[in-house]
Amino acid sequence: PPAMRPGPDERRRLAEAAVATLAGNWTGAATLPSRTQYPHQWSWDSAFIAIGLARVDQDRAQRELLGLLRAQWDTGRLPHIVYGDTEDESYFPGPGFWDSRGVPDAPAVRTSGIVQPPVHARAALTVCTRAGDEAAALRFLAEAYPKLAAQHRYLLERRDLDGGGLACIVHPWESGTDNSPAWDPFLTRFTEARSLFVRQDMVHVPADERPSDADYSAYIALAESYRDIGYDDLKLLDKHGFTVEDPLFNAILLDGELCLAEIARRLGRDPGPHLRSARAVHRGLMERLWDDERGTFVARDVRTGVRGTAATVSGFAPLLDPWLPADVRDRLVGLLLSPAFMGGCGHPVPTYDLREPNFDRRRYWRGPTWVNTNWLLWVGALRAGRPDIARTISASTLGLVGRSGFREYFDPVDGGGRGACDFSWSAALALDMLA
Ligand code: 2M8
Repeated sequence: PPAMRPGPDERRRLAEAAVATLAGNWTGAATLPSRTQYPHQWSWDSAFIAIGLARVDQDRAQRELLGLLRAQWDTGRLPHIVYGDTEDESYFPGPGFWDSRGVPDAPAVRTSGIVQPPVHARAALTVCTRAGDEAAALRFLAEAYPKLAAQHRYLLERRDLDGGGLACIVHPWESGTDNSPAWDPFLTRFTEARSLFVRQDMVHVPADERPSDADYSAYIALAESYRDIGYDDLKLLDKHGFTVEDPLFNAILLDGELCLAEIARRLGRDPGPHLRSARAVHRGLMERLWDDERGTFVARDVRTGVRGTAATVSGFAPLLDPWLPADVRDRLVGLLLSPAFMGGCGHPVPTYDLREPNFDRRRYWRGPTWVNTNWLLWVGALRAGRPDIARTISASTLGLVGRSGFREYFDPVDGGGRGACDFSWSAALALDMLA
């Protein structure tokens, strides 16, 4: 039976628990994804967190985003981790690995050298829209806008390696869906990292809920490769072995450009350039990533033009695209509702096709249900004119956190909590879905 939206008492209980979880992970300057597993500030986590905080604490929502944006590199690159001043060395790789201070365009604060999906413009617009104090909200937007625009410019110019309209990712960590089966075909050449390293991610979370050792070797090898070319994107096609176009990353980029257009409008600026960029991403998505045979969007290697075949949750993210042709939208919705995804398990939306032999209900981005991808599909379903699907997704997500707590991810079959506990974006986005 479809999940029921929780009643008023349960909603109140969940909202209080979510606020307490976010308060527990607040450092005074930023919200950690999880105190034990991820003890620094993460880029797209902070965007999701700000979206939830916007409902309960405007000031903190704004500080979360502005603090992250202060770690931006001169080129516009917004790093995926901001280490700040903390001496906490329990997370690998730490700031010494990336050596951002050795790069001329990096800021004084220590950061990683890669990026994550640009949900920040959507977060900034959401924060502004929910602000009680309109003048303060416009001041916030005026401060954030040039930085967000530079972040997008970096992605649209430096990461579009052949003018096809899409931004590529240079590391699976940049996708946010680290060990998704979507990356498997593009990682076969990376078996060995150059340096010896010790994984520190399995102290609080069981090994079978995390990426494999082979995945980690590839992650470190690729991060070393990008670091050693000085994070120079002009060298990517010649010297770097992973340049992939991801439908989730690019759908978020498109949505972000539309949000920047709206922000520009509110600030009395010209929205035109953002609307044109959004159109270009739309064309890139349709020409390059739509797989007409499978009826979904898939990943693609920029260098070879070869497309992956895995149907993952990321393929549904283009539902955020308002210009999706009706037949494409209908086929996508059909697959989403089919036994491969929402129709095949009690606790949707699984990150990977349930019928695939290597579907893994416990392992991170290879099967489990996540609150942030559910939130994105919730927004996407509303945009695609399917409030019924949006309602099912939000009711089911609130059911999961109600029953298993604000865990990092969930078993789509039995709804059990997996990964880190007291996970910030699960709390923040539940708050948003509760409202
Ligand atoms: C996960 O990724 C980090 C690397 O960035 C890790 O596994 O150590 C992903 O789920 C990513 O999307 C998320 O931003 C990060 C922090 O929550 O954890």
